[in-house]
Amino acid sequence: MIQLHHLNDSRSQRIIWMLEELELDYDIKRYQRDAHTSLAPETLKRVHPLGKAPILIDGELRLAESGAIIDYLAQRYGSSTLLPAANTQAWWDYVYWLHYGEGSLMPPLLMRHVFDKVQQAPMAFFIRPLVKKIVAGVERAFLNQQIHTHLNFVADHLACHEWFLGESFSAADIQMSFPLEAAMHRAEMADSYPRLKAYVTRLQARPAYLRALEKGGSYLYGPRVAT
Ligand SMILES: N[C@@H](CCC(=O)N[C@@H](CS)C(=O)NCC(=O)O)C(=O)O
Repeated sequence: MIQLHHLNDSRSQRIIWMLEELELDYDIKRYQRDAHTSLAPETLKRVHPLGKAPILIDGELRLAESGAIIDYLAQRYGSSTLLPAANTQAWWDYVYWLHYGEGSLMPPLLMRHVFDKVQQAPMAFFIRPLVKKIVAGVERAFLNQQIHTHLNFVADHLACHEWFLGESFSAADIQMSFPLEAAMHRAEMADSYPRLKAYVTRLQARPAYLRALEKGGSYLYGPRVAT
């Protein structure tokens, strides 16, 4: 049976979702982030030397990298539902978004996340103002603009496409979900990008997504519960 090594609040949530979309049988091995560092436990390194989630095992195959896993599952089990025909324009669009999600969109979002953590980290009180100043400087000079360039680009694409490949939901939407959920988790970004927020809400309403939420356990970037 397929085995997914899953870390809470992580990219592996979208693999559970993918498995649910494909209605496959699978088993989840769960790992919990360290409460202080947010890192995965060392035991995950026994499954793959980098010790990062997701990792998928299917028979003899052991695969890390969510893009590779999504592509594997789509090609092996979902070619008639989650993939366009090979070598068409839609296929190359799929390849593009599969790489874009982790290769281009995630890095500035991750940088912002790391800066948030740096500012919250314990430090001598007289150092904190300096750290805040440096972070604010980098955000102003570089990061904010990078993030907005990417989010505007994606929002423009979704202005004329219901899903990333057009009219049909595909594996590209599953890959793109994590960076967009992480971005929309920040209230100021959700307010600035209503189209992206609406897209994420659309994803989060899919029955397979909701089943994956139940199976995966707590997920920080899941649908906001109205208070
Ligand atoms: N590009 C990789 C990134 C893998 C990755 O960094 N996973 C994070 C979870 S979102 C992780 O395992 N972090 C825990 C750690 O680094 O210890 C992918 O898409 O699978």
